[in-house]
Parts: sequence; C-alpha cells; structure tokens
Amino acid sequence: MTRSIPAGSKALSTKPMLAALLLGLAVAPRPAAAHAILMESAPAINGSAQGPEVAFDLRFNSRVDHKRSRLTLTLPDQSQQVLAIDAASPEDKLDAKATLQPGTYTLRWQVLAIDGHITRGDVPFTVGGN
Ligand SMILES: [Cu+2]
Repeated sequence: MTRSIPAGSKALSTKPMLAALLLGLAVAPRPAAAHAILMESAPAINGSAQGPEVAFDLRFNSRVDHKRSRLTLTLPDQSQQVLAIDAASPEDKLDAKATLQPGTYTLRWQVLAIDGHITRGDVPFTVGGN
C-alpha cells in the first residue's frame, strides 16, 4: 500500500511531530529513585565534628558519579575549598578528608546521579576544639 504525499507537505507535517517528540522527551517522567538525595552524612546537618582531622562521609539514595560530583567547603572566613573525593568511596557515597580549625563550616555537595541529573545541598556543621 502506497500513499502519495505532495512534495512540501511532508516537511510541514514532520515539524509538528518533531516538536511534539522533543516536548514529550523533555517532560517525560523519570524514575523518581534516580535522583541523588542525601540520606545520611557525617558530619550531620547542623552537627559537629572533632578537629583537626575531619572525615566526611555522605551517603545517597543512589549511585553517584564520583568524578563529576563535587564537595566544596566554605570555611569560617567564607573562603572556599574544594575537597578531593576519595576514589575508593562506595558507589552511593562521597568520602573526603580535611584538616579543620575550630569554627563554623558549610559543606556544599553537588552530585551527578546515574540518570544524568544534578542535585545539590548544604551541610552546615561546626568543628570543636582540642
Ligand atoms: Cu533524576
């Protein structure tokens, strides 16, 4: 079975279909579980850690891309320091270490999950003395 389509009308009819297809892809629901959500952290949000050697341990609900995720620490003087993510971190974790003086800090995590979505959040915490 063949249908003849006048030249020109094919291009006209393809455009709306393509637009609908692109729109459909953009709004298509994604698996909710795929977004990286922080499940647990050390230090805890608004928690405290003992210095000067502080171990960071962030656990997410899904696998995260260690190479394309980032941990940035805001120091008490508001300067920022990017932490090296431990390459041996488990698939759903970001581990790092830092030597910190007593004070108030914020750890910002930015994570690329396996579905390609980036999420971020803050973990404010304090470092005690001794
Ligand atoms: Cu996602």
